[in-house]
Amino acid sequence: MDVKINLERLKNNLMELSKIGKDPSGGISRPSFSKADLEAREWLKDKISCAGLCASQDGAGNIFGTLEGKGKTVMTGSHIDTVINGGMFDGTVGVLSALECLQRIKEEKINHTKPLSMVSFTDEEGNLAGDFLGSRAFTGLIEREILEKGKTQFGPPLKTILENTEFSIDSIMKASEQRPQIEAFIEIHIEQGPLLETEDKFIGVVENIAGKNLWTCLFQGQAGHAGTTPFELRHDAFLGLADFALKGTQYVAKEHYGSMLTIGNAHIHPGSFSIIPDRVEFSLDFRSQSSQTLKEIEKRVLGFAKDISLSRGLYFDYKVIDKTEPVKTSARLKELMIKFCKELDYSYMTLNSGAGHDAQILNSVSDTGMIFIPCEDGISHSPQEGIKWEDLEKAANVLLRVLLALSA
Ligand code: HGY
Ligand code: MN
Ligand code: MN
Repeated sequence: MDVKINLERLKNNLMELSKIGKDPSGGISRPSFSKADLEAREWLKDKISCAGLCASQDGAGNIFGTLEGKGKTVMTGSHIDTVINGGMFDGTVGVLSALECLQRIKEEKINHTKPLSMVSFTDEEGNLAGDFLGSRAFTGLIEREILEKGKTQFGPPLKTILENTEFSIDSIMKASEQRPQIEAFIEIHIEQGPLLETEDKFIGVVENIAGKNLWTCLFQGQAGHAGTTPFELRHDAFLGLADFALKGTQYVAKEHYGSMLTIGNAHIHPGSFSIIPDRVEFSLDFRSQSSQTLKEIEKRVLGFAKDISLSRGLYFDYKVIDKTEPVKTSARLKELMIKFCKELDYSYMTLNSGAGHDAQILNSVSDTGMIFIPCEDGISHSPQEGIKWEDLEKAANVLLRVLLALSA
């Protein structure tokens, strides 16, 4: 059956959703459980019900829309939470394409045997307690200690943030009890890089998804007067960080080009121009397609921290916030995606994902696959994030066929 998605409706849904959480700096700020996110959740649940799907959510606030069936569930989706001042397509194209595909299957009364479910996972972006809170809770890969002790990006602990919601740490820990058996999970996502656009391909069939280590780190030194303390007597925590950042990035760029190391946020204490910083707390995010490389980077950066501490008279400590392993996607799902790209005559290429995705967490409980959409100028996590509507249409049409093939 040559069923196609309704691009106008999908486009309108994306435009409507992008109005929720508008940031004064021009992007979208819709972190999970923020006021904007709570509004977006209600908007999505309403869209799911209007589409004639059975709307539900689990103890972690993961939102589902299902077409009933028999056997293991074929699932597709992504996330609607955003980074601060992010773009309008990261995550949302996956959730709303999934909704659109199931709505078309319902409208056309297309027969399917297995249940079909679309999902929007909570806190993919890691604003609350490490990345992928929703999909980790769904798969049971979540630790109570991280939920109870983890520092959210906003300061208040998760427990306090949850007080404005119907969820709790207990309900999050129980979410996996509600998980059905999954036949396969497929996620449409923007590439968030330049490859598809450079190679002029409409569709990306993802082979591997990078693993990541996310730490919060600390250099502790000694405050002092900026005008009277000779350099040789200083224990300047900021210089410790600067030294560490340069050594770490130069090492990864030189020895493991293609893997990444990023220090995305840093807090200098006390933060006055006339006081030598006595303390810096900072994030450390390093990623690779290889587990072995992640281990080597971990060893080397801890070595740098030790040498810097010794030479500058500082104290270093760190805490692992979350670790995700690199993941290979399912050959079976890749073959299906490529089969339909060929049938629809859509140019495609296989590629790896440097960004993390819920699909890599779902990989612990089911076959997973990802379909990438080209990203204008490769920009993402920015208000400048852009796509071509016809590329989204092609990806959603491939997804529709993959879902029908898997649920037949
Ligand atoms: O950080 C990531 O790769 C994803 O956007 N959470
Ligand atoms: Mn994303
Ligand atoms: Mn993202």
